[in-house]
Amino acid sequence: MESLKKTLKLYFVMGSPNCDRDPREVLREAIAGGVTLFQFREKGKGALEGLEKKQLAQDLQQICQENNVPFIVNDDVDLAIEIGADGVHIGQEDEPVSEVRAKIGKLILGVSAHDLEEALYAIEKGADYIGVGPMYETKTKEDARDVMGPNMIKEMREAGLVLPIVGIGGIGTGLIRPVIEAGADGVAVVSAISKSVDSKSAAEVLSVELTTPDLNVESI
Ligand code: FQP
Ligand code: MG
Repeated sequence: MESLKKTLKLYFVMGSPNCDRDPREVLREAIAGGVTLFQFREKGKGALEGLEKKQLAQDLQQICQENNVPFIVNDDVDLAIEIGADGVHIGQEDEPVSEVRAKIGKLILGVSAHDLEEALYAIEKGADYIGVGPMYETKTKEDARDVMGPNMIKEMREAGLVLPIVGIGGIGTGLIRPVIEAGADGVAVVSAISKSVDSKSAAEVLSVELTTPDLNVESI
């Protein structure tokens, strides 16, 4: 669990609809900039399907393998199994957690949760980590729920939840510390890295913010 918490620090989520250029190039840069985990989320307008989707998944998986970054597949459990991914991320509208756990065995299983009840249920059914969001306003996800803010993570921690948690939704430069201070082990970002013309620098800036301890009290 402690090693998964470290791996979740800077979680890059992306698919071709999130990029203005070759996703392979974007991923290579992002990893060079310090991304610690990658989720292939081929979703939204213009998303690839079938063999094209599988080909892109395998290309991105290979880039991850070359750099020792675990490769997670969003939603598509069968694809994850077929290509030998390191894990799967599912939400409340996807296949039931227990079924997915049964299918994927020991692979990493991430589950989206919007409140304490959903989080506790996902854990009971076999989740390895919880994705909580949206932290902030986002345009990436068409069916995103209302913004909940970092406080939801704080509530989950106060209720005694110890499983790894990652915050997601509208997170970019200057918005990371409140999520970490609320108790998240890491942040998941899409556009902040994928839409940047220099995804390496974008990831580096986010990494620095993640590793910079509180600047508010001690340093004054
Ligand atoms: N958290 C994470 C991460 N990744 C995600 N993809 C989601 C939450 C959202 O099924 P879901 O999952 O609610 O929506 P979608 O399938 O459209 O992404 F783990 F990265 F924090
Ligand atoms: Mg989903």
